[in-house]
Amino acid sequence: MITRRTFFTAAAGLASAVTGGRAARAKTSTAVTVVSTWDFGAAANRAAFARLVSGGSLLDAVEAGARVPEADPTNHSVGLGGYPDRDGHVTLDAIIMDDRGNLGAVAALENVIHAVSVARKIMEETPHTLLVGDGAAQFAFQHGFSREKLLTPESEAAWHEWLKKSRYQPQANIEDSNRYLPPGSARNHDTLGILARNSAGQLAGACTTSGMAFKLRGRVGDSPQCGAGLFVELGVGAATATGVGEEVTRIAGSSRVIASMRAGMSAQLACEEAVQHLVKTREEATRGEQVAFLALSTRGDVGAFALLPGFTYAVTDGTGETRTLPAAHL
Ligand code: SD4
Repeated sequence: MITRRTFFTAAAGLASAVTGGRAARAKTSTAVTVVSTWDFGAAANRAAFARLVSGGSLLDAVEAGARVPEADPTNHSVGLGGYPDRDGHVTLDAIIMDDRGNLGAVAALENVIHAVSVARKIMEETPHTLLVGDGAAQFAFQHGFSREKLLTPESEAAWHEWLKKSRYQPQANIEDSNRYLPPGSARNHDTLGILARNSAGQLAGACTTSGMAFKLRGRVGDSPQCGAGLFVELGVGAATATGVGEEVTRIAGSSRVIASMRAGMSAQLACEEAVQHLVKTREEATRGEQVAFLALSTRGDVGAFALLPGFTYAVTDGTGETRTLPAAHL
């Protein structure tokens, strides 16, 4: 069992680097245990860390972390209260994975708040890796998940507002650069990707989202796709993505980050390389769009890089201290 004490003791001996931008590449004294996307990831990190120190597994930890924004009705980009698709249906995408290839994912799931837990059930109870739509909901209800209405009055009002113009312009990360926006504010609109490691360097990750606001019905982004929104590899690291899912998917983004790390790049350089590659490939198409990657190596070093300013991430070290940092960007 992992206790707070053994966590700290083991973590302190491992090398770690927390990177908060090009100018802030500093070594820290305690190894990173949990990282996640955006400011609202801090609460998820705390839940994940608490699960780890109370003896939970890495999968337990990332699931517990992902459940935090899923249950928050003021967060309009994940779970309950997520903005709906253009027809008014809130549909969720989620994935969970560890470095032993245990993997479950769910896409276009309706009427269930905790998509990440459905993904985990799929991992544990079926021979499959991904269930979608009605079949996924049927599976969830059969496994005891309760049927909930996810469209809150606030999200419904935002949808009605959007319907006045019905302009379909996928826009992720519409934060103003470097300005803190409280979780759930109208402009705070993003996915939770969370990565955890233990003192032995083992890893797990999860990613959960309601996807692009007012998306086409049936649209699935990068988040539930293994290798796009999340990838975890034994002995190398874990990576997750946020931003315009179509762009992340085109370059198998998280898988690309891990490939670079496998080849010897730091987590930071690997995130930068993925963004650079995307821009090189799709310079015009990605103009004004946000895409960001977050990575955690098996040694506990962290990388984060975004196409545009505004991407933040939360880092929790072996003592349980959590900080949010602005990521470097192009
Ligand atoms: C998606 N990548 O569904 C998600 C959305 C997101 O910042 O991360 N927005 O495309």
